[in-house]
Amino acid sequence: MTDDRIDVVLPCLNEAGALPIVLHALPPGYRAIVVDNGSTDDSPRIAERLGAHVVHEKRRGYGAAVHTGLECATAGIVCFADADGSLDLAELPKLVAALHDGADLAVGRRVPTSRDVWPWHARAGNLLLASLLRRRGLPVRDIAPLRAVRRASLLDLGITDRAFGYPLELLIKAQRADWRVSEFDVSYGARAKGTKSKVSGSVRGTVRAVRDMSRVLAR
Ligand SMILES: Nc1nc2c(ncn2[C@@H]2O[C@H](COP(=O)(O)OP(=O)(O)OP(=O)(O)O)[C@@H](O)[C@H]2O)c(=O)[nH]1
Ligand SMILES: [Mg+2]
Repeated sequence: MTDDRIDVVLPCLNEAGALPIVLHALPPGYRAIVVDNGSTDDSPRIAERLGAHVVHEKRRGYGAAVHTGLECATAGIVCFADADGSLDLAELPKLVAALHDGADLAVGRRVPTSRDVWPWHARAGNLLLASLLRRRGLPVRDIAPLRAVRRASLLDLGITDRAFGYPLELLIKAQRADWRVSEFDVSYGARAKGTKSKVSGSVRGTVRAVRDMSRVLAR
């Protein structure tokens, strides 16, 4: 383990068009671990060429990809972000700073950079889930895809969802474990040109995300 390096896990399903933008924004001292989740485009080769550590996860699903990335990480602090260009990795150091200031988990609250980047149904679903979490005592306003956490603590939390319920299960378990959670505004832009929306941009994707998250809530 290296003490000062930070690992950044990037789940990736056909994000060839986004990876150059995403990886170029990586701050110094942050190492990208791109978890390729069965891409049929050039994602793994592009990621490798840009200096990322690439691992492969055959089981489909966001949770499967991020969990494998966590297992492959070796840094004490691990960050997570989407690989579609919608988030800016240059914003990660403020989340990491919160961990140094005593937080157990730092998350991003997505603030859309324009009205059309976040479809109303996805946004409404997120707001509803976040309000349920606040009622349980967790001060969050988003179910964020951008987060920083200590590797060992996250492994101890024992998240089992391997699909789109993963981010919600993480927050629920963090609250049960009495974690100190800090949330920061982060900008949320359009996914990179030439890449395809898989979740919020399609009815099928939205239905899958709602199904996975409801399963987590029902536990
Ligand atoms: N949809 C999907 N994304 C995956 C999967 N495995 C890894 N990912 C990656 O997980 C990240 C989040 O997925 P996105 O498709 O961007 O999900 P989203 O941001 O909720 O919705 P859209 O950007 O509107 O599609 C991206 O970097 C994907 O490439 C998977 O099995 N399904
Ligand atoms: Mg996205």
